[in-house]
This record gives sequence, C-alpha cells and structure tokens, in this order.
Amino acid sequence: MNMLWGAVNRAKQGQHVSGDVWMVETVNGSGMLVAVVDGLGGGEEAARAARLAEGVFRERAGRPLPELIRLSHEALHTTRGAVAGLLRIDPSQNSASYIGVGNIGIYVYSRKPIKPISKNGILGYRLPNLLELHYTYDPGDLFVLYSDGVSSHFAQDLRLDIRQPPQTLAEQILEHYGKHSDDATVVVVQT
Ligand SMILES: [Mn+2]
Repeated sequence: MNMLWGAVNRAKQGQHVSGDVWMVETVNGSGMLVAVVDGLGGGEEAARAARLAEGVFRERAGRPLPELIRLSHEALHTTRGAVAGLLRIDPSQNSASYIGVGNIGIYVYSRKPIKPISKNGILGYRLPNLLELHYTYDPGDLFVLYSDGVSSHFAQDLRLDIRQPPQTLAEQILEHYGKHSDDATVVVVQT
C-alpha cells in the first residue's frame, strides 16, 4: 500500500483547543480508515466528545462503518455530541466507502462520478438512517475530508495544485479556505 496523506487542524481564533479531531488509521488487510470529527460547541467539551468518537474508531478500525457510527453514537450520549465523516479506502480493491453524520464535507478529485454526502444528525443525540456509500475509484484519485470550518469552495479553485504532496495541499486548502470563526480541519488522502 502506498497511499500518501496529509492533515491539518487549526483551532478557532482565540481558542487554545480545537473541538475538531482527525484520524488516519491503517487497518491490516482492509486499507485505511479516515475520520474527521467535529465536537459540538467549542473548546474542551467539544474536544472531549470528538476524542471519544475517535477512540471508538481507532479501537475497532477494522469493523464495518455502520457499526463504528452506532458505537460512537452510544459512547457520546453523555457529551455535547459530535458530527463525523468516516471514510474507508481499500487500495487492494480500489474501493472506497463513506458514512457521514452531520456537517462534515467530503470531496473527491476523480474522473469518476464519486460524490459522497453526509446525512443530517448528531452522534450522541440523533442518528439518521445510516447510508453507507460505496465507490470504485481510479488509482491516483484524491480524497479530501473537511470540517465545516473550511469553505467547500476550494473544490472549484483551479489554482490549487492537486499534484503536490497531500500535506502541502491540505495546508493550502486551510490557508485559503479555512474560517477563523470555527475550528478547521482538512485531511487529504492520495490513492
Ligand atoms: Mn465546526
């Protein structure tokens, strides 16, 4: 497996702690699990909720996505709640699957019509009917997962060089499209 990835996370202006958490976990035999979690509210309490969800995802990274979402929903019932996007990429099959609950964005640079979406909901409070989306991608396609502290308009910016290293691209997206009014997170995975 030779996927490359990069990630950035910046706290809202004036805050020391970001309520966003990102995760990239390699899973034996089934590729990579990627998550962006945005804890509701801000600061420590938001971060606590987001880290709790991250812990569930890391511990059981090989389990099916709907199970991971349900377990994190249960784990977060004593918190303020969080929204999350969960992406699994398996390069041995060129397959990707996604579940998003709440306002987490995902954009895929591909020639194929790969347009995953998240459904409204809040882990810990209200789970939607879980919709797991499955895709076959072309090797080289680029997956971008981001919190709502990042404007989705980066996807239309043709000046962004998507062939640069994923870490540099993640930093550029944050620099040009991150909002200072919210915690902001970008994860870029190059397949
Ligand atoms: Mn947010």
